[in-house]
Amino acid sequence: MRYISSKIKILLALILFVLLHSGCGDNLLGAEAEQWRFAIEETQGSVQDAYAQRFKELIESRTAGAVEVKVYPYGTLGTSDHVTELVRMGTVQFAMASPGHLGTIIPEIQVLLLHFTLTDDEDINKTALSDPQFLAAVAPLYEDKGFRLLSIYPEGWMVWTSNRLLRTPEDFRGLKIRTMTSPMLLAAYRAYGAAPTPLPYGEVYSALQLNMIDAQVNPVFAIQEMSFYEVSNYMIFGNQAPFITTALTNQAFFEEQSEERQQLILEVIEELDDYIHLLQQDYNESRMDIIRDNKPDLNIVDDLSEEERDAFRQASLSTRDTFIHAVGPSGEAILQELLGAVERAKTAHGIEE
Ligand code: 6CS
Repeated sequence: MRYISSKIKILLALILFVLLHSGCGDNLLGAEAEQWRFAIEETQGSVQDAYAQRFKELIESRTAGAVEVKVYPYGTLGTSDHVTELVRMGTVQFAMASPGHLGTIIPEIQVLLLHFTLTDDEDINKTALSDPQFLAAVAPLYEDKGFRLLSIYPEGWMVWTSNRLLRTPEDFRGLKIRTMTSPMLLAAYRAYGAAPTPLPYGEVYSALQLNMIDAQVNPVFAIQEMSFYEVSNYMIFGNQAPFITTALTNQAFFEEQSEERQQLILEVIEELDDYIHLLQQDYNESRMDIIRDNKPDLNIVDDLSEEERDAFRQASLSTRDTFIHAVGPSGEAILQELLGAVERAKTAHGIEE
């Protein structure tokens, strides 16, 4: 906990107190159920919420109620950074930890924030992110910090919402764009000439409304449920990168579980892989319809040509060097692993170079 301030320590202690006094439920046999806490970085009705709710359903039914999973939506336990710390302390057993916020703890995971490293095909990207060799390379980075990595999955394309039109990297010049807190996101947007501003998720709407920032970037479902489109003039699809998150658990907690329970957790997580992929596609499509209905005068720009996207691709390449320079040899190794996973995924989907 070297890097957390005393203010954050006090907040975490308060959260711990509330959690320890929130009690356990009884199962069907009247015995006290063991409680597992699952904190997500998004609100109720989000992709992460659907994931955690399904996890809860499967775990509770397969343990016949011996385990009760309590899901904590965004805000109930603080910001993403607070939640990650609570998992590290073992107070919360499971959480989503997005690379967009995890970069100061696991610098290498920021490889998943680089633009144009994956393909334009969501199915290929999903395969690449669950590539066993890539996961095996990433897992020890989590273990070093007291976590066990369970899954890496995409939640849909990152879409820019802005008070001005963005079709070229030049359009980003001086743009105050909100990013998540990982340093590599700042580098990614500085490469386009923007002035990125890291902020917690819960502060984005008011920052847009008060013109403290000009733009933000998130998948469609999040833009709808956080109402970012209400305070934006444009919604621009560059398909530069998907939003990717990681599901994790506390390593010591996992090791303390019986062999059978460990298998159960891994089996449920595996089942969730396909479930969440289809669900995020559905959420992102259907929420776009809601946005269109609610704000017919929103300018939706989804026709960037390959040439226009290529200008972003070229401008983004220097961020790979920034990443390697900042993270070092382990960063370079993980970037190679990711690029290898993408190539294997393309081959698996029948794409030849
Ligand atoms: O922008 C953010 O901070 C958040 N966006 C999403 C879609 N999920 C969690 C993350 O913290």
